[in-house]
Amino acid sequence: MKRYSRNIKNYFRENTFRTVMWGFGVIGLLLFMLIFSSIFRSISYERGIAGKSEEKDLIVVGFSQLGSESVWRTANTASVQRALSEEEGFYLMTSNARQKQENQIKAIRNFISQQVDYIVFAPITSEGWDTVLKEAKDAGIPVILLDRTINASDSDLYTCSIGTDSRREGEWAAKWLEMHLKRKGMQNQDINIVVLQGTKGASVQIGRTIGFDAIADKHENWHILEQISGEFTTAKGKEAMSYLLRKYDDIDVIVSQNDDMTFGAIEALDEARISYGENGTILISIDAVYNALELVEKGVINADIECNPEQGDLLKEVILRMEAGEEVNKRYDVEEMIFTKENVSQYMDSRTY
Ligand code: GZL
Repeated sequence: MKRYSRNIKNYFRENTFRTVMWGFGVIGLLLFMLIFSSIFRSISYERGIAGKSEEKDLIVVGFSQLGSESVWRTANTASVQRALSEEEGFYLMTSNARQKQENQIKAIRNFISQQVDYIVFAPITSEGWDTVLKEAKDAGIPVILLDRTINASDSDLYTCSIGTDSRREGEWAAKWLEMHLKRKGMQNQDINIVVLQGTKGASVQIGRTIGFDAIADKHENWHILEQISGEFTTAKGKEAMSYLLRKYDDIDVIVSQNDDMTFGAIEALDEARISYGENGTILISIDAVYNALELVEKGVINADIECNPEQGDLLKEVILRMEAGEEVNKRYDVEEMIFTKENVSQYMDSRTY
């Protein structure tokens, strides 16, 4: 029995050693494959971009989109992806910064390291871009601003900006209100106004606020009770509107700097059982996305000032001009208009966002 048990022990000892060696061999092989595949992937990725762009002579564009906070933003991203497609001669790399400037800066640095042909970005805020744009300039990569603008120490840090005139959008909101109050015979009454602002520090929040305030300041009987950020989202818009309804019981006009916040404000107004639109509190919105225009048609939103996200084609045209060595403007504005119940129906079939 002893011999037998000794044989068993030897058997296991030898086989344990063999098993352990096999184990190390398998682990080593797996590690090698993992390292090799990641190196191969990165080379092929690099070669993929370089290879793809060289092989098909594609224009490589790095696009940092600020987020996906609104219907408008989604349409803006789609517009760029449609315009800068491979069929159109582009290799587009899109990154979503999820509303964080540091993510946009990281994405821009990544585009620089990959030596893209152009960098395009929609700056979440107006400030804090000089350093990374100097890095892009030093790398000889042209930068195009999309949608929003920045306060750069040197305007040569970007080639051009494409977007919308946010100050005009704010002015149009105020001018429509002037006209509406006059039509209702309310032009001399005290008018209490609250404003749902977009992302604090965004060029469009600043522009829309300056534009509206510049006209409101001319009317002593217009009282802006409070301006509060709803961060361009439905959830925050509802939160901000609920706060304002708890604080003020005599709001005559709500100015919302985008439709997504307007949708949230409507939820808050419904919960507070307050009427709005053509039969209640005046509701003015900005963006003019399709779902909001349906509410304009129903008299729920009194006026919606368009902010056109379809900027991809203009972006493509600018890049192709730069490719051809042609001069481009420093600034391009897309077309916009005001929608009210009186004019909206004729446009509904042709809306693309
Ligand atoms: C406007 C754009 C704004 C939209 C919002 O140019 O930057 O950001 O008005 C979006 O809907 O979130």
